[in-house]
Order: sequence, then structure tokens, then C-alpha cells
Amino acid sequence: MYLELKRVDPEVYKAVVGEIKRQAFTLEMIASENFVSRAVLETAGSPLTNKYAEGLPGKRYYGGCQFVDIVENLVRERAKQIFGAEHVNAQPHSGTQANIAAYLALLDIGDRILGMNLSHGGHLSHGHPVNFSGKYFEVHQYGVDRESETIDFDELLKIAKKVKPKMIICGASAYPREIDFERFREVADEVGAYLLSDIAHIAGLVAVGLHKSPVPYSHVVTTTTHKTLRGPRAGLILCTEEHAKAIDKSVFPGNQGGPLMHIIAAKAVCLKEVMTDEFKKYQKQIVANAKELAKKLSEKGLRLVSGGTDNHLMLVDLRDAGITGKVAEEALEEAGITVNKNTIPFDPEKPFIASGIRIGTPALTTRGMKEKEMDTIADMIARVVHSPDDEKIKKQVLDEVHDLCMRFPLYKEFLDEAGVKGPYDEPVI
Ligand code: DSN
Repeated sequence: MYLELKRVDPEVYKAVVGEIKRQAFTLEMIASENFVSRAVLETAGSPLTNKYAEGLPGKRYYGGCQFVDIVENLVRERAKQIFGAEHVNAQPHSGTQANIAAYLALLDIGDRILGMNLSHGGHLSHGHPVNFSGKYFEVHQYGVDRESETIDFDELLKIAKKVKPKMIICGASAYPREIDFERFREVADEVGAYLLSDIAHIAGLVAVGLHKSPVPYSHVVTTTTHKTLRGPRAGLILCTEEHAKAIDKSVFPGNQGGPLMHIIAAKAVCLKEVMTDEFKKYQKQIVANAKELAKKLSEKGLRLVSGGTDNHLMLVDLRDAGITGKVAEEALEEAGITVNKNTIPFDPEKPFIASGIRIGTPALTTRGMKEKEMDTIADMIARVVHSPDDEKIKKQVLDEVHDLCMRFPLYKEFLDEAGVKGPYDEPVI
């Protein structure tokens, strides 16, 4: 697959193989990451990257769009079918681009928006002073209840009544519980606000019906396609027919130029995979794995925010363990386990230090790991987190991680081609 790259640019080739090797021989537990199929990968690397296609299928500003029209229409039709949406825009380059386009379709600069506090699980693009969302809109925030650590709807309603936002944004990037979209819509209706639901993290769970869909309750739904949905790195917007024109115009010409047709084609392939029984089984296993991991981590004395998980991720509060998220992230990485430090609700630490780590199961579940492996991994994580400075423990865990990874191979054909059989082999140049 990469033989020509090897010939033309050995430096990039080595970095590419290095990254494939890193993915294959470490435990990828960043909740927002996943491993795409060979079909998605081939499509994302196809000559469709060469094509300019501003506009929409059948209404382009360039000639020669007959084939890219096919793939964009497939994304629109498949996404409509999967999510029960009236309208789909297939072009956002990412989740944040989707949010920008949705805000600018429905809002005017300076309007009030109400989103979830970032350190309670929200997202930068849901209204944060350092982000465009906080610079161009007047941002207000809701969060979780201090005791239950779940969304505080009474507080949300109180804030919404006081602030009178034009849009309420729900959806999260670090919230382990199912989101009650119906209740969000009730609050939005009570104050005359639009509801935007960002399902970037849980799109796969929603697609197969494991979590309730926000589509019937939202004016607009945005998502990424590369997390639980396991597609290429990109975004999608779903909306009601009423807002279809405004959304399409806001994506192009409002906020983006030429759509990435190779990525749109890969989104079509991803959605075809989403429609299979195998994908439904996969989503169920993601949640089963997360629940098992959460249970075992709790048994090993680690406190989980809200006490557990309903989805693909959990947040570990490390304050009782006496270490910060930053230290835990670094120690786990040395032991071959990749997670990210994450603030917890009411965190006394700054985001770059953080009191927690966020752990997710989508990528490991793609490799075929199940509850038994989650038990083993919980044990590994606990050993490292309880002794982050113990080099012997980290080395032992690293060896165990390598053994486990060898039993669940990933992108083996690429590594074989590069002459890489194990974690310490270098690609042959
Ligand atoms: N960076 C993504 C995440 O990790 O959740 C959100 O944009």
C-alpha cells in the first residue's frame, strides 16, 4: 500500500509506519478515536481527493461532478435513513465546522447561546471564551449537579429562563451518561430557543438505537463521523426540512469552500457499514466493554464521575489516588496505554493539569476485545495509576500490553509489508 510513498519520501513513510506501529502495539483508549476499516481507508486515500465540487449534487460550480455527485447523494440518503432525518448536509470537514455552520445558519453574531460547561463534559465549540463560539456569541453555560454529577435540568431551566438564549446546545465530549434530548427540547420550547444536539461522541450508539435519538427533538443535529461511528475524520449536519436551505447555504458558500470529496465518499462507505448487523453488535460490545471496565476500575478503588457509564466512555477522578490527570496520562503512555487527561466537574485544577482521565472503549472494541480483556486492562490501569513513578511496574505493564496487542492484530498487512513484526521492529527502508 505504501511502496510508492516509501520511494518518494522515506521520511514521511517512516512516520506513517511509526504511527501504524504505535496504533497496533498500544492500547488506544482515547474515547474519541477509532480504527477505520480497510474500505474506508482506501476510499479516503482515493483520487477523489483531486476533485473540486463546490455546490450540491446536481447544482455544482464545476464540471465533471457526475461521480462525486453519486457519493455525496449516498451519504445524504444513507444518513437520512439511519438517523430518520429530514435533511442532511454531507460536507462539514469536522464536528466544529458543522457547529459553526449550524450556528451561523440559525443565529446572528452576538446572539445568546447556552451550552454545557467544558469542564462538566461540554465542548469548546459549544460556547467557550477562547473559541469562535465565545468570541462571536454571548455565551452562557449549564452543568451537572454536584452530587449526582449528571445534567442538572432544574438549574438548566432556571438559567435558560434568566438568559433567554436563542439556542440551547446539548451533547458532550466527556459525559458518561445517556442524554435526555426530550427534556432539553422541553426547556428550549419553554424559552423559545432552538435546540442543537451535538452527538459527535455517541453517533454510533444513536445510529443503532442503543441511545435515544435527538433527531425528533432537535432543530439541528451535528456529529463527527470518526468516533463511535468509525468513519473518516469529518462531520455531518442533520436538520428538519424547515432549516435545510439555511444549513446548506451556511456550509457553502457561508463557511467552507470545496468539499473534500474523497472524505465524503469515505463517509458513504462508513454509513454503509453502519447499516449492517455487525455494526449493531459492535456498538453493543462498546457499551458492554465500557460497563465492565468501569466496574473493575471502581473495584480497584478508582472513583468514576457519576459512578459509572451508560455509553462508550468514563471519567476517572484521580484526586483520591493522589495524582493529577497529567501525571496519569504520562505514566499510562509509558506503559503503552493511551488516554487523555480531562477535567472533572468542579475541577480545582486547570485543564492542562486536570484531576481526571477520560477512558473510552470504541477503538479496542474494533480490535475485537471483549469483557475479559477489559478486566485485564482495568488491572493494568490501576497498577500504573497507583504507582505512576514505579518504572518496573510500567515496564511490566508495557510487556503485557504488547502481548495483548499481538493477540488482537491491527493493520497487520501494512506492518508486514514494512517488515514490522513486533513493537520493537523498525520499518525496512
Ligand atoms: N477532540 C474531541 C474529543 O476528544 O472529544 C472533541 O472534539
